[in-house]
Amino acid sequence: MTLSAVELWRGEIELVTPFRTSFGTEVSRELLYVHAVGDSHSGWGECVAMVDPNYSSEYLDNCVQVISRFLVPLLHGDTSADDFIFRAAPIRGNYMSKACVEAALLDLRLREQSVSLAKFLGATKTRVASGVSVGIQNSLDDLVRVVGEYLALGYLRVKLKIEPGSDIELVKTIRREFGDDLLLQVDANAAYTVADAEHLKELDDFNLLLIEQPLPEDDLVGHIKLAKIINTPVCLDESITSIETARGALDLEACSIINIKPGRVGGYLEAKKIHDLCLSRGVPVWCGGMLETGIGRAANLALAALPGFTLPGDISASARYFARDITTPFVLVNGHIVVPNTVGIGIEPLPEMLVNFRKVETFEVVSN
Ligand code: SMG
Ligand code: MG
Repeated sequence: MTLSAVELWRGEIELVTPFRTSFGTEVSRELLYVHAVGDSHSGWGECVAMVDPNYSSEYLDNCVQVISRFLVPLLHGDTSADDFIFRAAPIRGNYMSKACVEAALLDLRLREQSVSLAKFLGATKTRVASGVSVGIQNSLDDLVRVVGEYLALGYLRVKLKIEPGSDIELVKTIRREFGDDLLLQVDANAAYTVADAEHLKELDDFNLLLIEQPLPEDDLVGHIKLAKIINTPVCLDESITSIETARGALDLEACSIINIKPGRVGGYLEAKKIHDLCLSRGVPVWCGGMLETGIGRAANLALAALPGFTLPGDISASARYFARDITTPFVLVNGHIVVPNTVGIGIEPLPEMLVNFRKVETFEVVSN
């Protein structure tokens, strides 16, 4: 087992279509990868933070700082992913930075052992049902057209981004156009307050799978109150940053479904713990997305192949995001995406894509 250097790579890939949420519009994906280099193998991890601290308090430039100053110094030649997470525990927050380093280390270590991430995590599926997250559109006509295009491609579930002033009408329109059988859910990205509870209750008429993160991430009490008022199941995204927050939210009935994003909870090891907890309690989970390229998508597919992931996730095909992905593209086959099953995350950046990226840091790692 060796780890001799850690490289940080940055770049940017334009999105095929702007993605608007209640907190802003993304037109391209700025990227940060950790490359863990060993003697005979190497591993890649993708940081899911965005350029601006709007989804959560983390943002890419800060992740570069945190990884460089605080996380890389914890690594030695023989450090395992478990060791790393243990040593990183005194560093508060910074989940996305930790998750990215952990992912690269896991990929390296599993390649050294010739084991796939899917097998390591306990995957039971060879393909994963794929949903699509649809941004806020300029008009209802545009929304109907965009949803229709995704359904024609075979996506098995639709998530509509909502915000105050752009919510009930969207859901009513999509239900009317595409019928009651469509698996449909909404995501507010924390745009409401508990004072909106009676308004959000109007969503109860549309048989939604769930409403995701209606209130601010730290308003657990608000979610508890809201969940008592509305019948649509409340699912938490931004609020869940660890197994402890997951357990607390479930115990207090702030939510009945959890969106698991490894980047948001500090890595795949923590994500698996949350999955295991939810599986033991019969709480459905699904894998969220952060507009990842193929590196992050591959690892998310491995996680989403675990048995508790009973709802389709936000893991869409590469073409939903990018004209050219950094890896060979992930494609939709009958509404599913195949889980990589070779070694590690099972994929790596294409050299012809990497030439457009910049290696911004190289750190030598001491042997032990
Ligand atoms: O990767 O398909 C994807 C995006 C899914 O909607 C998505 N993500 O809150 O769940 C969420 C958002 C966070 C990213 S918005 C830029
Ligand atoms: Mg969300």
